[in-house]
Amino acid sequence: MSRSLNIFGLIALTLILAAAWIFYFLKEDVPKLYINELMANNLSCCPDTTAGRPEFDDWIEIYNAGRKPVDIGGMYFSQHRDSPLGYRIPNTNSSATTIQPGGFLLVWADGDIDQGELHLEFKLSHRGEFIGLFYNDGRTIDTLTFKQQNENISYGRAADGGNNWKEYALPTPGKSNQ
Ligand SMILES: [Ca+2]
Ligand SMILES: [Ca+2]
Repeated sequence: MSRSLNIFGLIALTLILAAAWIFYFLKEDVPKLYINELMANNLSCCPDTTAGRPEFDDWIEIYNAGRKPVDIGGMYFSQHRDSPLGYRIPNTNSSATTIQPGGFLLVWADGDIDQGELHLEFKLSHRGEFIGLFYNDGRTIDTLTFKQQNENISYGRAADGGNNWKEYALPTPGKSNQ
C-alpha cells in the first residue's frame, strides 16, 4: 500500500516538475528594450507640447534593440526595485505605445496621466533615484539608478543600448544618442 502510494507520489512529483520546466522554458523572453536617455531636471530644454503649451517635464527615452516591434502598453514603470508593478502604461492605443525595431519612444514623467498613454503618474527626482521598466508580468526589462542631474543636461547611454553612460549638453529625446 505504502509502496504504491510512494510510486504515485513520485509520478505526480515528476509530472509537476516537468510542467514547471516546460512552463519556464516556453515563457517568452522579455523584449530587448533599454532605458536609453532621460532628463530629470528639464528647465527649458525640451518641451512637452501635448497640452498645447510648452511644459518642461521630465522624460525617459526607451530604445528597442530587438528585431520586432514592441508595444509597451501593459508594461510598468516603477521607482521602486522591490515593487515592479508601479505605473502601468495603458494598452489602449498601441499605435502610440509601439516601438519599431531600432526605434525610440519618449515617455513623459510628468504626473499628467490625463495627457495620454505616454505620460507617467510620477516625475523624476533631479537629486537622483531608481527607475525601472518592467514587463507585463513583473519581470525586469531594464533599470537604472542615476545621480544628481544638472539643469537641461540629459543622462544617456554613450551608444544606443550600450553599457556606458554620459551626460549630454545637447539631448536627443526620441532620437539616437550622439
Ligand atoms: Ca506634460
Ligand atoms: Ca536619445
